[in-house]
Amino acid sequence: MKKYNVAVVGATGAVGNEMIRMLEERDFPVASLRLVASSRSIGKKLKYKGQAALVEELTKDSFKGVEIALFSAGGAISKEFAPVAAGAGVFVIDNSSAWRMDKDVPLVVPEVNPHDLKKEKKIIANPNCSTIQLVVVLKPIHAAAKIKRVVVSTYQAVSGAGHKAMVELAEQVKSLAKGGPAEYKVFPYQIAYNVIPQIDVFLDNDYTREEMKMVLETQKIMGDDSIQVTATAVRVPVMRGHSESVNIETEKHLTAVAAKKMLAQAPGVILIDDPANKKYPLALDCAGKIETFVGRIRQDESIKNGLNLWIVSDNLLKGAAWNAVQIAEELVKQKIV
Ligand code: NAP
Ligand code: 3JN
Repeated sequence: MKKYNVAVVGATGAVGNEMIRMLEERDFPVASLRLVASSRSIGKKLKYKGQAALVEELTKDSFKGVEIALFSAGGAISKEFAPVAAGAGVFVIDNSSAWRMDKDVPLVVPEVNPHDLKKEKKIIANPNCSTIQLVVVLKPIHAAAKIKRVVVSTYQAVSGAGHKAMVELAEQVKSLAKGGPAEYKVFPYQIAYNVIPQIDVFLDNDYTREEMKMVLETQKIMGDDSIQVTATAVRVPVMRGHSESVNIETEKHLTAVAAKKMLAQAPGVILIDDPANKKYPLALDCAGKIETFVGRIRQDESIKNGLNLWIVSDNLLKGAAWNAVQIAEELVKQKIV
């Protein structure tokens, strides 16, 4: 089997770390692995398959000999360096929002639109974490009953905001337990024992950027601009695992029983739905897993054709690192790389 020279840009970050772990766990055919971050990380060592690997500083020469580069160092870095890598023939799988809405860049969730990957499209965008877990569940419902409208409210873990955000929550909990203050820098308010209805910045329409990402990215991935989406994105004091409450209105009638049966078979989805025994997806249980979990599926009794459901997935895995490595696997499977 052919092996590939791979680079991880942003290797020292919350997502980058998981990318390395995913490449390892999936036994991706890696010939060589280049770990890249900022000048702050020069000389740092990370582990890959039990071996210490030195972190290098990102420069325009970082992509020599590389065939696949996984980027997770933020939008500004992606804007500058993804074209450099792509120009050198590298397939770039980019985790930032920098390229997602570019009409020439495929925005891919392998369970939904693997056919959007093409040999000539060297930059491939990984969607926002909240969008990924949503579309994995929407896809089979759309195929069966045509979705008209989706109303989604998210309950997003702090790890979505990076390594420093996880430290902030842990430090606040520790300090408050000792009667100390809850200091904050990453979030706009104390996150410990709180719920913050703001993720990313506010736009002119009073939605946040995170909310509008979900609207636009969902339509692009599903390949259907007629699907109406409205979102409220909320930060909760959970370390890992985004949860979503989702209301779906369809054109055709779909019973909750039929939806459960269908989702139990859907690729990448695990159904946990047994209310009598208090079984439903929980962030704590889904952390560390690559699948998308769905439960609490029930008829929306306020409209003719509607469903309510609850979706949970590990935001650092399916929401970021696993979806990126899964795209790399898909490039190999489709003989694109
Ligand atoms: P993080 O924990 O703060 O890590 C940031 C990473 O970027 C670190 O490796 C950092 O290296 C590197 N970096 C920063 N400035 C750099 C520079 N000038 N040159 C090279 N590397 C640089 O953040 P994260 O949570 O891993 O997220 C990273 C990015 O991934 C986000 O900004 C976002 O664009 C994307 N992301 C996407 C999703 C999604 O929904 N798909 C979710 C989370 C994040 P140093 O350690 O050397 O500073
Ligand atoms: O906050 C979350 O739960 C998800 C955050 C994602 C994120 C964080 C910083 C920058 C993104 C993203 O992927 O949309 C970005 C970005 O815009 O690249």
